Amino acid sequence: MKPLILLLMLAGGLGQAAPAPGIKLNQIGYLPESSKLAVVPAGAASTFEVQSLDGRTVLRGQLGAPSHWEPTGESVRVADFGLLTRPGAYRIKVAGQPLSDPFEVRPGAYHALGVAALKAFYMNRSGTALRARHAGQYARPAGHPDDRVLVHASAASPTRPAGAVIAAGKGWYDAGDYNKYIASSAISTFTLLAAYEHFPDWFGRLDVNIPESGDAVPDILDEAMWNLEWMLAMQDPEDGGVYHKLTNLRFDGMVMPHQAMREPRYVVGKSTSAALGFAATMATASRVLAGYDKRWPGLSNRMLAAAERAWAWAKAHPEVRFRNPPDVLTGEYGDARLDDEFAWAAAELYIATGKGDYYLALQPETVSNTVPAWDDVRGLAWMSLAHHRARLTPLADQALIASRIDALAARFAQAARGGYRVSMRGPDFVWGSNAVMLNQAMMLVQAYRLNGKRVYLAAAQSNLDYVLGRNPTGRSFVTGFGARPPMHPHHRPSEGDSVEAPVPGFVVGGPQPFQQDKAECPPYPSSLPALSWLDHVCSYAGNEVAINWNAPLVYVAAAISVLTPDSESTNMPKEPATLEQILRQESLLQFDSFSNEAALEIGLKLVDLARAEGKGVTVDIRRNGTLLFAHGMSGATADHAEWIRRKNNLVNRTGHSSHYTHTEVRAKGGDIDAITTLDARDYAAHGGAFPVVVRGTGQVGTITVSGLPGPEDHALVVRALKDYLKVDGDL
Ligand SMILES: [Ca+2]
Ligand SMILES: [Ca+2]
Repeated sequence: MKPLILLLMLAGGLGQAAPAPGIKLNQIGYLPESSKLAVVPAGAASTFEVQSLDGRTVLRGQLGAPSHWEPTGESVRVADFGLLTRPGAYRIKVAGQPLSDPFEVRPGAYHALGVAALKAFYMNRSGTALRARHAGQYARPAGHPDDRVLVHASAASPTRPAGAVIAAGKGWYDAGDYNKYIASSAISTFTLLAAYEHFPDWFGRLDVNIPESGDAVPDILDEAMWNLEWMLAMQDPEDGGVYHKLTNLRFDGMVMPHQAMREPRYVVGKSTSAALGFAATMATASRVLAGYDKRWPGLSNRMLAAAERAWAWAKAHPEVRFRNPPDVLTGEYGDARLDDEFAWAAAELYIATGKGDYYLALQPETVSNTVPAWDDVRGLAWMSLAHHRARLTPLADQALIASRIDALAARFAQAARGGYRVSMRGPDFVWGSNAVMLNQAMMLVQAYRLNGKRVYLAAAQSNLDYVLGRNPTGRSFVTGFGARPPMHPHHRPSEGDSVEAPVPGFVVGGPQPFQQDKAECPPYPSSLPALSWLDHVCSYAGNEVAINWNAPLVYVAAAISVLTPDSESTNMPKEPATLEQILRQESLLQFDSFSNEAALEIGLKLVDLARAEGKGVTVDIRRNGTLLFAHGMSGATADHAEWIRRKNNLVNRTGHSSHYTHTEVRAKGGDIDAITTLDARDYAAHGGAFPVVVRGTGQVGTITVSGLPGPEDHALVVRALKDYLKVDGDL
């Protein structure tokens, strides 16, 4: 694939001044089994061809009917080339149009994107030099150690009066500037932590080449930790309140970080929104990092305590809305509505602690589901509740969680049926529109993970395609990726260095019609929502970068990579090898009700399946401890019952299948037969026991097979449940 990469780089240089291509597509390409669409201006042509780079036609197809797209007023037709699954490099040909940009079809198509999008956080680290071995040509001296930060008058307290000096080092620069804000940090850090929670195997293997690469911790968690350490320092130890931001009094010039250190730095104000964003993020981190106590002893517990203190501060100060003091001119991140922050923090604290008071504080029936943004975080609450639903206490309204997730995705999927086939409509093109696109994709992914409806995965892919080039500008919006990437982002390190290409892996804000920066910029090419964009460093309103825009890019690149079926394995029954596959099984193989008759039918199905393969197993099905079905086939032995008892205990304790715990322990390098927190006499971390989860109720029982190696026991249960519950698709 080397020659294509070279070609892409050449095209990137040339594409700068070139007009928008007629045929718009994802310029970095597709996984073999993904949906694949290109958008073509509606004209005389009604057919398209896919060609290999040497000009051979490999696929012919009909263009879809002309469709009007309101955000640009264009009439376009779609080329659907999903049938093209063979790895290779291609272009699309439509009569009357120049050949399309080249693109690839290959496994791992978004691996490099995922690495770069996460690496971008490293590139924006405050308080450390970036060395050439990690940052290549973007190496730079350290900026902003923030080891002597002043307490601004707006943040003063009896123990920390105005002018007091504190240390609050590390953290990421927020965006194109050198300041640090809790609001955008919270959603960004959370999104990275959630990406790891949802796709632990993919991130477990992802080597980002940062200073912490090669240690025992996945790089995404190391990177998140860089910012979590800063966030912890933003909590006032005296009262538990959280400073709203750490900034200069005004923005720096377009210089490198180490050249922007003359101005004093302040922690400014405390706010309810900062306390709640902090609480939600720390509760999440305490959960995710609980398995890394060896690396960070006691940290998980400290984070949970910090989260609960911040929550208590917010409850005591529920209406402190941040406004910039008159002498502070940096980003305000003010937030008029705080109900969403309360809901998100309550949800994360409920999941982390299991305390019913937090669930009651959440008032879930009053909380809608919306696309996440730094100032609207209610969607994150639903995302976390859905992911953790198998281990929530009976208080949780499971049906409500599922319906909130599905209803939002259904709306997006409906919107994605016309024009450019993306879920955004004209009014969605606000500041940071590309992040709206990616966050909508992230919420579509939540629904796909919940109910397996392929239309949601396809719609998420479609939004990613938009960001990577299938949009009216014909530009990739990610630096360093695609034939026509942004070259002049509003990003001080990219502009202030001597390297022509900007720091790679950043998604820029994207088109939006309000042009708040037009006084400082050359004329925009258009005022239409999806065409109002300039690739110019002046354009903070459309071409800046930001951590909270990159985080959903990291998430979506991983999600599409993990969830798109694998062409090599779709036709083979496969052992569930990864945690995310098992989580997917657990989320799809749930019941609306679980009767004695269901147990009988499933039990007999299991016996039939085992018999067909010439295997002898013992089957055990229980509801609330009551035995509903048991059978020992010929070949069953006395120790099967003992295995079943211990595997069932594990499922009843964790809420997960025993194979999940098995895989989780193995992934962390642990010994499955000597788990320190479990007595091996009563718990067995071997596959074969599966939770019976009734939607709206929670776990009510177990379905267990014993007699084969654990992964095979587990696979047998999954096959029987898939068949009984009529769940289609790749599990
Ligand atoms: Ca690491
Ligand atoms: Ca809010």
